[in-house]
Amino acid sequence: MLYPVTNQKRIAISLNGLWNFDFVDLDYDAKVKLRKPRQIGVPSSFNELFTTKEERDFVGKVCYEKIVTIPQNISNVMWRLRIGAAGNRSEIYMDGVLIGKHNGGFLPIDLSLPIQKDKHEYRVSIVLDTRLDYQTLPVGEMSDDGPNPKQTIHYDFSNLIGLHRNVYLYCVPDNHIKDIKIETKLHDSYAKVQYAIETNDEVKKVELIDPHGDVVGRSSLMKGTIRVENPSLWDIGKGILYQLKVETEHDVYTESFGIRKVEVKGNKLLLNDKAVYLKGFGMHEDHVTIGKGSISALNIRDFALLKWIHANSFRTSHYPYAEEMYDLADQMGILIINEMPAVGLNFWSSKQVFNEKTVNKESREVYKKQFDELIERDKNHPSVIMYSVANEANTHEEFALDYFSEIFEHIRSKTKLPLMIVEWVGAEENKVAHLADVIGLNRYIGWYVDFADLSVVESKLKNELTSYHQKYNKPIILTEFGADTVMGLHQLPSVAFSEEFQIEFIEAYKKVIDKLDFVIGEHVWNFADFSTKQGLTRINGNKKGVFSRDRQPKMVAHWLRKAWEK
Ligand code: BDP
Repeated sequence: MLYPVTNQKRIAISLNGLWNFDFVDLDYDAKVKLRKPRQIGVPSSFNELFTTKEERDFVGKVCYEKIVTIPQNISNVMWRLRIGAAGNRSEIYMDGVLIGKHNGGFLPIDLSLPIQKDKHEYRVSIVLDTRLDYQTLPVGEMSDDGPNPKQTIHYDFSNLIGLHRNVYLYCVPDNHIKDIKIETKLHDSYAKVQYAIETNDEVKKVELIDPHGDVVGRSSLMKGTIRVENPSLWDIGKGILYQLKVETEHDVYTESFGIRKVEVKGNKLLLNDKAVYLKGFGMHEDHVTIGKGSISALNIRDFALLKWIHANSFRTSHYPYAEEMYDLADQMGILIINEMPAVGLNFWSSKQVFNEKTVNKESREVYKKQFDELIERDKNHPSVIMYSVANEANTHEEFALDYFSEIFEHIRSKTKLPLMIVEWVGAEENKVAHLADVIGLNRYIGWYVDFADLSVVESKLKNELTSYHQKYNKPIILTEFGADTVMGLHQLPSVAFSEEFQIEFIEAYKKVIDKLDFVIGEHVWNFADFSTKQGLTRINGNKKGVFSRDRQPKMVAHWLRKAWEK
């Protein structure tokens, strides 16, 4: 899947901006246009824009509608619609005719449009279904015992819905390049760049362009290997990118990539044969007013803060992020652990998650399809160094192993990158962790257990980490640790929720992990405060951010900056 671009053979027209919008019935089929629509901004979540609770908390379907004009006098092309993400399930209509359906809110939809001769204006309707169930990712539960559908979610971020990412109308030549897959292999003084082009056209020229813009390799085959002598390697803080320029008879496309090698060996994560230690965060796509909308200026701010604080990595907790985040990470040399939207696989009760009636075979097929879409989208990003298969699933359940064995097998058939699973259950009862290359642990000692007591962190955390290591003998990343902190709340001596306590909390954890050489990374929870469903422990959202929701530093940010500078 190639990102829409404008070049000498292709045109990409942004459809971002104002759209018509309304809340619609569950059987809405877009045959007639919206009667009294209001305007909405794309990209954004609808939940944060309006003023009533009913609008914010709406469960059901919403419709985005826009009149789209196809430019005239461009012949022998195919027009397509590219929606960066549309959750949780979506239906796409053109003049009321269904042209596509999708399950999943965090990966792109790319459709060819049935354009008629001499007709230039079309009404595009994108109907989004906010509901989550056992056959979606994230997993949620629906109950329909009242007059309105009721949604239960068991995970900790708001179910924000909308056209969150860029929407494009674009065209490609009828005979065009469909995909380019690039893999690099590192040898002593050279690298092998293997590529495969998917096309219904004839390949004329393939050029490998180095970071200075010089052509350093050529071919004219659909599939091949190009050797690069003394390559400049993509690395932490060094977003060194090469390009593969492909020309076919009718089309041209340039894809960026980096030359780097990722491997897990013993208890180490190796990048270009050197051990790396991950410093950074679990993040969220979450901003004031635009919710889960992805906007360049705000993305740039996040990367500026990552750089300022000396982070070298982040996990896309708990779902794949907008493509631009990966482009920026490629350019800045930031490592990404790319997480599947497999969250909510835990009901925090005795009710079984992995079961024929709940998360079952059908759910597993949904997972596999979404992984295929993820790898198709992200395969050429050098910043992606690992995939995270799930967050805090009930991996101690009887049928969890069955579910995850097939998932791991499927993922391994599509990528050679290391796989991680993020765990909350203890080492002893875990039935799945042996399948992963790296184990992620989320721990909240001194917060959800032993609240406000940091004296127990040292022994308990050490114990938990060591027991996982002893049982599985795999490298461990502390993927989550943190304390809710109200910005501006200061107290001496510290109390929970104060900025002083947040520093003491992080410091206590760091003291333990700094001494354990099988711990290969620390990701503080969370990069920034974020929106969650309402709850007794949530004062307008989760406040474990090192930065506030509007991206200003709490005191701990300055502390971490010093600690991570080393
Ligand atoms: C962990 C979850 C994360 C939550 C965090 C918390 O993985 O999504 O936001 O706890 O409670 O269990 O802050």
